[in-house]
Amino acid sequence: MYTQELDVRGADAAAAADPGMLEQHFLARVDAEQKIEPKEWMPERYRSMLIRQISQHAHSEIVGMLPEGNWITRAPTLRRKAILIAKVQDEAGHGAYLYSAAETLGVSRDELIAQLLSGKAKYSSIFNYPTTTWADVGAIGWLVDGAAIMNQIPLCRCSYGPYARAMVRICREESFHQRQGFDLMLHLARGTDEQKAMAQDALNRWWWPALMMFGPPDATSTHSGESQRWKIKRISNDELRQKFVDFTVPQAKFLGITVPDPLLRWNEAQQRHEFGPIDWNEFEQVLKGNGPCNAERLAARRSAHAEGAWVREAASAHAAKQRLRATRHAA
Ligand code: FAQ
Repeated sequence: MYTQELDVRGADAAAAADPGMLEQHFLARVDAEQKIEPKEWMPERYRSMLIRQISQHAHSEIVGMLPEGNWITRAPTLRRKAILIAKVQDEAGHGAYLYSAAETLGVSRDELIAQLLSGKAKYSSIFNYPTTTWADVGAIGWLVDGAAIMNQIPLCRCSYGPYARAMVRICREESFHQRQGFDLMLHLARGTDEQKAMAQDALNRWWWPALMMFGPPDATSTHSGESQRWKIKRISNDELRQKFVDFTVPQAKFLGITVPDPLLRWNEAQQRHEFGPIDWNEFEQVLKGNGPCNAERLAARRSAHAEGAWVREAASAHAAKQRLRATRHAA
């Protein structure tokens, strides 16, 4: 793997003279907020942590196209259809940047996709829920993209250069997605009684799964310790979840719909919302593959992969032809 080559330029040279100092030097660079780049030395645990997280993130973007994609043919107006097509296409782009970022760590895209299709790899729990009404498209943009941005803005400062840079562009696009979702919800909330009921029903179904997107509570999060030490994760799961609640509750009030949590209340002293317990059993079931749409999502990805085989073959044949031409031209 080319990433295992040791870059011994500059300060790295001194550390390379004493292999025991490599990790210390790496940590000092992380502490100094320097970006770690693909060819530079990194602990193997750091590399595997990044491959795990970036690939899960890439899979989430790709599987995440399915719930909203379900509504492209049934969007109520041409304008909404054009917006939705563009949004779903953006998610494909995000998946592509993220697979590329993972590849810089020495793993192939084929390997990662095989892990997704075999059911071995995780992707975000949220995409295992169904989109049963048009309002779900609004709720996904508002809540799911909203939660994704909340989680991903700190990742723009993550210590691994290619991931941090991919996140900058992704967050810009996702903030547009969030606004379109809120705009859709606003139109429904200001529409007929039936439309307002659809908006409320979508909030009822997406609220708790959106809170689960931030991952398990800090006390049971397996990777947070190392991830925070290495400045991959900059803000903890619980802190981000809290920020999301504090940010989103006023938006629900503005829409005139009710967050489905009887225990939700503003704590004036702590300047934050208190909220009810999350059903972590439901989260675990979804992660185990027993969510409402896990089987459907994987079946859709497997079938898309099989149907796209001819495109991959054609692209490889074209690339081989180009390479041959370039070699002949150079000779
Ligand atoms: N779903 O120790 P932690 C989007 C797993 S993109 C499934 O806390 P970590 C855009 C976790 O992987 C949404 N699994 O883990 C869009 C680990 O399992 P493992 C995706 C989850 O990594 C919008 C175990 O639990 N975003 O929405 C989940 O430190 C609309 C222990 O957890 C990202 O991936 C979950 N929700 O923190 C697209 C952001 N949570 O690997 C289309 C990048 C946890 O040991 C339409 N990722 N797990 O088997 C991250 O920031 C982190 O990976 C966390 C989890 C915060 C998600």
